[in-house]
Amino acid sequence: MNKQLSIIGVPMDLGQMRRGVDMGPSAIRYAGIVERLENLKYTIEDLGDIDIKRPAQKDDNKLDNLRNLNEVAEGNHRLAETVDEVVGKGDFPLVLGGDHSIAMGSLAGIAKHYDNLGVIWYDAHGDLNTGDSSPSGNIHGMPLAVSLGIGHEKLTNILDYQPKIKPENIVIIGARSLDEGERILIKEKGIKVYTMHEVDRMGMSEVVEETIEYLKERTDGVHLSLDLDGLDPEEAPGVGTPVMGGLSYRESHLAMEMLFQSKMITSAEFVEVNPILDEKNKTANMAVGLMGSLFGESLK
Ligand code: 4U7
Ligand code: MN
Ligand code: MN
Ligand code: MN
Repeated sequence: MNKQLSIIGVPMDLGQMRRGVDMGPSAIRYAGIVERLENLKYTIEDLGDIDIKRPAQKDDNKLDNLRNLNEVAEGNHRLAETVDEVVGKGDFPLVLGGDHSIAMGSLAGIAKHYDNLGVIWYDAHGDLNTGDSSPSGNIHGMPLAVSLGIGHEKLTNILDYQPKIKPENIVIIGARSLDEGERILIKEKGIKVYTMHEVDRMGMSEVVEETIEYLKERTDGVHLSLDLDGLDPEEAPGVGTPVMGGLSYRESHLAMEMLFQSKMITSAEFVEVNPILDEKNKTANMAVGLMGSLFGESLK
């Protein structure tokens, strides 16, 4: 694994309606991410937080069913430029959210450095909506579609190229809440999805093994986009859109260890940590525990 890490915080909460997720990066830093990774002999540069502009009006500047479109697009543009630089100088970008709309910026900055970037989308949701299909108008439910080049031009064209990724290079793990339009897109594009049904039937070990096999054949780098709501809300309560029946910490921990062993992860983001909705920073601690495993902590 690349031993040079750049940490980028993104205090973004404009991609959804619940306040507090903008404090996610602070909560994760407070839970000790830098020390944890330094102990694993990584060289860490914490680049601080991306500047996110507050919208002039509160929640109701909804254009084309895209809440806070301009602010979300601008914030992601700044994130994309920073991530682009980090990857350009050979560092591993570790992005801390913030709501999941920031995956648009991360992927914009990363994907231009690869011919076939793979993406593991660890999430209760597909995040494959557009303004037309979205039941909420919240952009955090759209970043995977946007990265496929589907959605509003202001979002799909960040850093002036699109699409960022190809549907056959995506694996979704942990899905249990998919909207109608998202299901259609998954079928149409042939996106690989392990819903909770498959995780329960196959076991996480098999799911991750297959994922690694699948991505190894077709990609030249893999971005892990981990939404903490992929985990069960009993264990990770500090998220804005909890869905019951989720992945356990144990399963997730195993998944991270296997991904470390695969040596295939080239960038990562941990998103949707909301300390206001959390219990004693449990969810941020969980995120840090998972990052520890992803970067090689183990008992042997
Ligand atoms: B997250 C939802 F309708 N699909 O689009 C939507 F269920 O980044 C939820 O995964 C999106 O947390 C959740 O609003 C976005 C809803
Ligand atoms: Mn989610
Ligand atoms: Mn998500
Ligand atoms: Mn969520």
